[in-house]
Parts: sequence; C-alpha cells; structure tokens
Amino acid sequence: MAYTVPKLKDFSPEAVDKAAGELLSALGNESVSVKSEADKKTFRDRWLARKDGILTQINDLWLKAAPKEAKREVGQGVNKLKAEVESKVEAALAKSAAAENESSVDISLPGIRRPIGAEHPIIRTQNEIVGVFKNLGYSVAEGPVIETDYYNFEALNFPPNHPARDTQDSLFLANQESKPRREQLLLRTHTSPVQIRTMEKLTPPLRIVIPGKVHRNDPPDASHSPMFHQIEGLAVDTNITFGDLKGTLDHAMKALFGSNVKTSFRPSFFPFTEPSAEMFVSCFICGGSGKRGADPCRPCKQTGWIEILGCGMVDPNVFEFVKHNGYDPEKISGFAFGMGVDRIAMLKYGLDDLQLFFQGDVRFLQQFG
Ligand code: 2NL
Repeated sequence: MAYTVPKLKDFSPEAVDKAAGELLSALGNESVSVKSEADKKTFRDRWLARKDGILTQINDLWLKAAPKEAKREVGQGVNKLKAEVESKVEAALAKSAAAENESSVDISLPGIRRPIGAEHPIIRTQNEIVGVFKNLGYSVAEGPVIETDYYNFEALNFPPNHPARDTQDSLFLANQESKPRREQLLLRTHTSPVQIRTMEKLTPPLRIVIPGKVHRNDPPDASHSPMFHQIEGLAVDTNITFGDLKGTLDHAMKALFGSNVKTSFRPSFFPFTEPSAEMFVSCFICGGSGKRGADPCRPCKQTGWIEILGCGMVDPNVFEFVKHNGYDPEKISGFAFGMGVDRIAMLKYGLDDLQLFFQGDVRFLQQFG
C-alpha cells in the first residue's frame, strides 16, 4: 500500500516523532525503485510538489492542524523533517542519474573498427584444389597432425630403417623411447596417415582428398619450411587403372592452370605406390617455351615443364593393412597422389620466397585481400 500522510490526533513531540519516522521509512522504500526519467518526475512531484506534495500535506495536516499550544514544538519537528525529506529526495534522484550514466552509450565516441581479414593465399590455393576434386565427386577427409609411427610409416610400407624414420628428417615428440616403435608419436610428415584411417572406417569404393598441415625437420629457407601443406588424394574401386589416374589428374591440372596445359608422367618411387610417377605440367608461365621474351623462364628452369605432384597405383602391401575392411588387393585397386600446396601457391602468385607465407607481414598479406 502506498504511503499516505496520516492526520494526527496526538500532537505531542513523541507522536510527531513516530509519524516522522514512518514517513522517512516510506521515503527510503520508494526511492529504491526510481530508475527512468519518468520515475524521477513522479517521485519528485509526489514528495516535493508545492500543490499537494507530501511536504505540503505535512504542513496542512500536522502543522496547521496543531492546537495553538503545541504549534511551536510541532513546527520545529516539521521543519527538521522537511529538511531531511528534501535532502533524501535529492540524494535518490542523483543516485539514479549516476546509474543511468554508467549504462548509457556515449554515441559521440569513435566506434571500434573490426577489419575483415582475408583468406591466406595458401588456404585459398588449398580450397581451389580441393574444389576441383569435390566437383569430381571426391569427399574431403581430415585427421590428426600428431600421429603414431604406425599410421605415418608402418602401414604405408616404409621399411624399418627408412631415413624418414630418423629424427634427422622427422619431428618426434620427446620421451617416447620406452614405447614400442609403432606407438611412438611424431608430427605427421605427410597426410597419408589419414588415408589409412579413412580406409579403416569406410569400405570401398572410396574417393577422398585430404588437405592439411605436415611437418619435416628442415631448416627454413626460400624453398623449405618445417611446416607446410599437402593435399593427397585416393581412389579405390574395382578395376581402377593407371589410365584412370592419368585422366583424373590431367583433368585436375587443366581445371587449375587452364585448359591448354599439357601433362607428362615420368617414372619415380614412393614406398606406398607401385608403379609410381612424378607428374609435370607444361609451364603456365612461359607456355612451355622455357623463355620469357629474351630471358630464361625461372619457374620451369627453362625446361618448359614444372613438377607438380607425385602419384602412383596403391601398393598391395598398403591394402594388406586394411584388408579386413574390404580392401583385398586381389579384388580392388586404387591410385593415389600427393602435392605440396605451398609450392603451387608460390607458382600461382609468382613468389620466389616461401617464407613470405609464414612471416605474417600485413604488407604481403594485404595484397591478397
Ligand atoms: C608427393 C607424393 C604421394 C601418395 C602420396 C598415398 C597414400 C596411400 C597409399 C598410396 Cl594411403 N599413396 N599417397 C602416393 C603417391 C605420391 O605424394 O610428392 N607429395 C608431395
């Protein structure tokens, strides 16, 4: 119930004091809920308005109504009470003004700029390559960057003493010596472990591409980095042939570098494919001539050809590790390929220093916005 000023029957100092106490306590309660500008006006008018505000009512109901002999003392009490009410109302109004300032926004301040970044040129190149294979119906698979020796080497047909298994070439995690070799952890040196992991999960036919970060123990220079990016692909089905490999990769290179590039395959070796090949594309800088005007073409070293990826038919020894999931090398076959995204991005953007990608210099990166 809202407080109303009572009429007094007893005008003794004690009775006036008691009524004053009740009035101040009502004022205290009401001042808590004063928040908005409208609240403030209502609150101020209720207590201080000259016409019928509570202070005016005190004057009428307590002072003017007091009998002659009590007037002096009631007057003193009422004056003291008026002063108190005025100062409490002012304090309540000031307090709610301060709270309002805290929560309000100063729209004259400059805004916070949140510049939109750009796709890193390596990721952009990666997405373009992955996109070409997606259009052919390939799925995208990803996997862990920290791998076991088993997935990174053993299941990929690397012999036990292959140099890549040495710490000279691969980055192993510390304190692994007590574990059996196949459980030892290292930073994956290629994305191939994800192919094995995917074949363990999905039965053939399978068509996947795997983009991701890989690590090797190489000191950084203009063409090396201990961290770089790879995209590998794998197609497994009945009757997959080297002709399928050539047709697929020839199409992919034309989609990436233009329909007039030519492709060429030269014999090579990888532990996980047999036969294996390196694929070259005719130089899309000089058009295959080896020359730029009178100058030698640098990206292809005047040969007219650029080595772009490694590939081959999946070695039956690799399928043996996932034979239990439908990959019987007597029944199915497959091709696989792997390419370095960073090197392709360098060729695409005409860079001669790989390190530019990793230094985070905005003057370099802004050119790709
Ligand atoms: C390169 C060569 C290659 C593969 C990667 C692969 C994976 C499995 C089985 C067979 Cl599970 N092969 N991957 C095959 C040939 C070449 O990469 O120069 N990469 C940068």
